[in-house]
Amino acid sequence: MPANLTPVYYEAERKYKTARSVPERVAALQEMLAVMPKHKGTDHLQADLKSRIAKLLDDLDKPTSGPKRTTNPFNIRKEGAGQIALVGYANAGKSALLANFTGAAAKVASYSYTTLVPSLGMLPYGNVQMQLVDIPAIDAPATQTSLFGLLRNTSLFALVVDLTGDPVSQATSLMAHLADWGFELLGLQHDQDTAEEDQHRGKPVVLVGTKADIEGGLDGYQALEMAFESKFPVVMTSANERLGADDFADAVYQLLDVVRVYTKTPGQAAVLSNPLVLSRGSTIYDVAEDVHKDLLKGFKYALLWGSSGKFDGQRVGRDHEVADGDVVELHI
Ligand SMILES: Nc1nc2c(ncn2[C@@H]2O[C@H](COP(=O)(O)OP(=O)(O)OP(=O)(O)O)[C@@H](O)[C@H]2O)c(=O)[nH]1
Ligand SMILES: [Mg+2]
Repeated sequence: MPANLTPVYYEAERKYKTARSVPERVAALQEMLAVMPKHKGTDHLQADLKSRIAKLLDDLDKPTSGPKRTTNPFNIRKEGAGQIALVGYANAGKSALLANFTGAAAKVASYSYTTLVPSLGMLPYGNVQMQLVDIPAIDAPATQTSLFGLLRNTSLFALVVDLTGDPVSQATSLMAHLADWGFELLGLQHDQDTAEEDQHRGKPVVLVGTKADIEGGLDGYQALEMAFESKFPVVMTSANERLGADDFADAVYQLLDVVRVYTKTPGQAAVLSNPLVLSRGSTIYDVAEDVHKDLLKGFKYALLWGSSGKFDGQRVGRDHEVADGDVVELHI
């Protein structure tokens, strides 16, 4: 049976052939797969495209090889309520922001491409923490492929732009760059299904303007807000004057779309300082799994206090969906 490939497919294939980086290659292959006609005659081609994508992605997640077998610094385990990558061009102020918001050590300098490997910090928000990751500039030539791997696995993009250097153009080209890499930037009113469909590609976005303390920064912020506020949260910050950390944390936490659940032991009060953080829509089953995988085997029922229950101490099964602030007592 002939494949009957369409012009749209050939256009995607042309993009693949001219792609200069791994992320662009992956994005083009994914597009070829998405637009190709799917029938018996294309089974072989579909399988071939899938295996080429898998091969490229597989290489990304491998630890860097070398005599010392060091682990890949771009492979970062998520901690806290979510992982937020500070995405931007050189000198935007990403490292200064990480250092100022979290106290983590990060090299800040006025020359381009200062940051060569990611550094991490934890940003407190109420009784949870969020993981901030400062990364090399998105156009730094040496790290494109590793960075793509990191961005695929992160929870959220904070697009960092310098308010004193035409922030609207910076944000627009950043967005175009990320779209070229196959990412779908999810705005304030995004369809929940898109978000869940492929968490490697669909990413919630917050726009962060930096250097508000410099003259012209305020005008830059107003322009940025005007251009993007209907689509994404826009936050004004200054690392030098410690401005915007709370607004940033607020915006990010809302976008992470998580719930906090507290567990308790029978006869004891719940520990309210240390919640489990789960994505919205999680069930008692997910709570048990998060506490310990072994709990799933002997699970009998749970007692529940909180807004997802009908009354305090309600007995619920594993499929019960939990809400923010719920207290759960697991019975095994
Ligand atoms: N006045 C002022 N200067 C800032 C602020 N944030 C960063 N800078 C300056 O801007 C320059 C670049 O800051 P970095 O934090 O190194 O920028 P970066 O985005 O990490 O840059 P790369 O690592 O090269 O990608 C440095 O000279 C900083 O001192 C700020 O809020 N106010
Ligand atoms: Mg930096």
